[in-house]
Amino acid sequence: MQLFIDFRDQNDKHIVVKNIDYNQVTNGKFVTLSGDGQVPANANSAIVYAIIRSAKDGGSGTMYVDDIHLSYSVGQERLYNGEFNTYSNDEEIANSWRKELWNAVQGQFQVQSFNEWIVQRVEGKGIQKSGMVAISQDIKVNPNRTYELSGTLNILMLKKAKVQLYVDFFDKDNRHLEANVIEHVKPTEGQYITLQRQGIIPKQANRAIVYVIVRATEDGGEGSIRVDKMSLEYQ
Ligand SMILES: [Ca+2]
Repeated sequence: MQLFIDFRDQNDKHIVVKNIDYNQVTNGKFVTLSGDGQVPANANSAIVYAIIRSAKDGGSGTMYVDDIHLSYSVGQERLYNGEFNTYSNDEEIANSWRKELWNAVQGQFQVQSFNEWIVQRVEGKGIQKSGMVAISQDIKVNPNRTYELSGTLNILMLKKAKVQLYVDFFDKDNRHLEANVIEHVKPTEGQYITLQRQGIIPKQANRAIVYVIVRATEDGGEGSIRVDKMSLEYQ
């Protein structure tokens, strides 16, 4: 399959394409394909495709596609929709964020209005020790830069569990390099708190996954949180 962008000038003449290819089946899982580049100076429009492209005569394929976006890197904001204010289709998960369940019986996700804020609710039950119910997003990163990870949380309930803001860094070959974790172990009694920490992007890092996690500390963990204002910003 290909994600494919066809840039065109103001006369609708083709300028250049950029494509990202993937040629394996994903065995029931979703994969995120991402790439970055510069919009050509004379580009006026672009057509974005998700393509099943035949490699030989008689090719066939089936895929499910969700959440395609083309976003500009502007200023310091590196996470897309860190405010959780945009969502589509259902109200389960804000755009660009992904649901994650590892060793957990039940995860519930909902985008909610709360005190005039639109926030992401994450709730997990029956989580095995070290398992999690979480949301995540892939981002590109620039090596060696100092960054600050932060998020605003209303922790409603925790039982045998804690909350983590978590960043996993990977190199261009998808090898794991290191993680940066901020933890909070208690409910916030109806208040929002902001968790933040600085770090340095590892020197070989090319990509990161940012998570907001309800993590079980013992079998049978559960927790319920509201999340808003997630950001990873360069300092
Ligand atoms: Ca919000």
